[in-house]
Amino acid sequence: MDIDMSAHPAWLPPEVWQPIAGRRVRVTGDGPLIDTVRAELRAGGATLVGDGADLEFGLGGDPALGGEGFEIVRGETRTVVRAAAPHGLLHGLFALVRSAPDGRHRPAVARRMVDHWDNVDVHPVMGQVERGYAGGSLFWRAGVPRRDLGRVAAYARLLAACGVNAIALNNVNVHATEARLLTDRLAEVAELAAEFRRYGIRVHLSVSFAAPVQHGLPTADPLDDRVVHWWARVTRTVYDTLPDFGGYLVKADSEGQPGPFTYGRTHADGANLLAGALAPHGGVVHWRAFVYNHRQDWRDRSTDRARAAHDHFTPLDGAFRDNVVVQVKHGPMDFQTREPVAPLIGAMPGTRLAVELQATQEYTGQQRHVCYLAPMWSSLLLGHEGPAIAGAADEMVAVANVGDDPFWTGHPLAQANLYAYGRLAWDHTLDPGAVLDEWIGLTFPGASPALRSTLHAVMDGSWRTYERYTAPLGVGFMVRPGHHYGPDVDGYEYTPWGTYHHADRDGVGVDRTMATGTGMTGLYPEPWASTYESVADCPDELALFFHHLPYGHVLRDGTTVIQHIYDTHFAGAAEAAAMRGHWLTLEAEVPAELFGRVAERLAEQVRSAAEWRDQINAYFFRKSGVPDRHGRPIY
Ligand code: BDP
Repeated sequence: MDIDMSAHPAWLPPEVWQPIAGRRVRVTGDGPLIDTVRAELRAGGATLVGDGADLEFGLGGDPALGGEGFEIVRGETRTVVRAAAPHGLLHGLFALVRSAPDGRHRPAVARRMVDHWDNVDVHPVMGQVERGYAGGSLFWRAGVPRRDLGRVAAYARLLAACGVNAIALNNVNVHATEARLLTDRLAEVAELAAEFRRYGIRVHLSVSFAAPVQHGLPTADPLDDRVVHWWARVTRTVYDTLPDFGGYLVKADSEGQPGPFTYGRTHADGANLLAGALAPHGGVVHWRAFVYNHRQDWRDRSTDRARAAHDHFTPLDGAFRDNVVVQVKHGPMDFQTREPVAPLIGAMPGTRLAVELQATQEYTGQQRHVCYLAPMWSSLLLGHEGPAIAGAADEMVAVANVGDDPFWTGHPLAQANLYAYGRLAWDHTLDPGAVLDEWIGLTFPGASPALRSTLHAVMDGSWRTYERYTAPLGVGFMVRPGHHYGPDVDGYEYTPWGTYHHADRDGVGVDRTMATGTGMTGLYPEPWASTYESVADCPDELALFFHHLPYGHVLRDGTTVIQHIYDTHFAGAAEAAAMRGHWLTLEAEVPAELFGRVAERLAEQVRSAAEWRDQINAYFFRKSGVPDRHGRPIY
């Protein structure tokens, strides 16, 4: 196996391998992952030796390190990396390259997955990659496999370097062509799986609940024997080709996808059907909890989409087979810039739970805006504003943000989101600012202190900046319908999607209290139920998520709701302009193409931020009639 380190710009360019280059390394053990370790070491400039090594990789580490953990011990003359299994050595290698400290390292959760929303065919509305902002799919182009396996190998390597160990290849919205990946197009999956396998990454597929019907059965009823046998047979064939296949990912009864409700069955019936087919082969089914009524009557204020996943799934706790993983989006709505943690997380103690994040920036600037998401993820993981995800999640998942773009992620700085996802999934307690510095170091080796600190300054606070010029106080969905880019305050207000802000002349926000609203606050454990229920205690950032408040209401930070909207929107747009100014100082420090790409995107960000500022401020000024205390121009 040969590794081409220079093929694609990304983090981990050749210079990063300095801790390895020139060293005499002894690797003991056999097997495909150990071969990868050896190949990586050679590519990184090490000499593999039998003895006289100053760096050693070997098995025989403490079994408590598990399948992926490792230990680094740096002695006076020799560094030793030990693991209990080959996968641990691969992680240990990447850890050494990023100069991880001595000691024992183990992942917080066993599966750390990325989900691709790649279509095989180009979808007329969604394109090749649904919500993809980084070019086309790495795997397919216009219905046929791309077979750019060198690129796939480079991607597998990047994912492994982030700590990722599972991937779902295709969109959760499974169209007819993707459905065939499971059957007569399985060879395409096998070809990709071979590349990922070398880096310890298991391949999963999104499947349609209606697959049996698409293949000629009259029903997909989970309790019908013909359906049970169909899934068992198809799954057996998959494992004949791919003995290490990870399993199925399913979006059922959600936004038009088929599911068990069609047959009067529950989501446990549906998930258990697939789990039963996968169990003999050691596979799992990721069953998404993103189930809500997308045809609701917007006039009916008692129906609350934010309750839906909780209300559908908590009654089923304990009813799922062991190899079902219920996959929950981190928030109760849909990957908005700010949401509380989903109340379902932590509410199903008898069920395996995966928490899904969105690395692709659907609602956070679509990889045209700099928006480093790790501070948001970290705060959700650690429970800064609600129950902590850490401890409640058995697995972590992120919707991928990569494509065939030369920089992988469209916006070169969006690579940091994928990297940070992998690192936080491995260790929930990492500081997002430190992870950012790690990524900067791995991507711009030899960077001057000015480059490092400027990049840090541009990126570290970028999510809060984005929040300031877009979504005030926990209000979401003020975006243009369909593609979700740019402001449209009422774009979703009178639609069936369940995504409202309820602004009127007196106030704004959704009353989700137990006292007078949808009762959603009551779905949280204490102390959070009371914290959110109380206007006085609710964190400002979530004030309008949980409450409908008058414009003159004074927030915890001492400003009124309306003044907060004005202030943050002026500040956010000014911060975006300042980010651009910082970046422009770096022209001499980064490669011209990268400099140009980021500069072009920042120019768009500055334009877009001003558009957001002007539209949001004008909208709320016209609704409320309250002038800006500082007399700034609002139209
Ligand atoms: C929404 C996206 C849509 C996805 C859906 C999902 O707009 O494209 O299919 O989530 O997660 O955010 O299934």
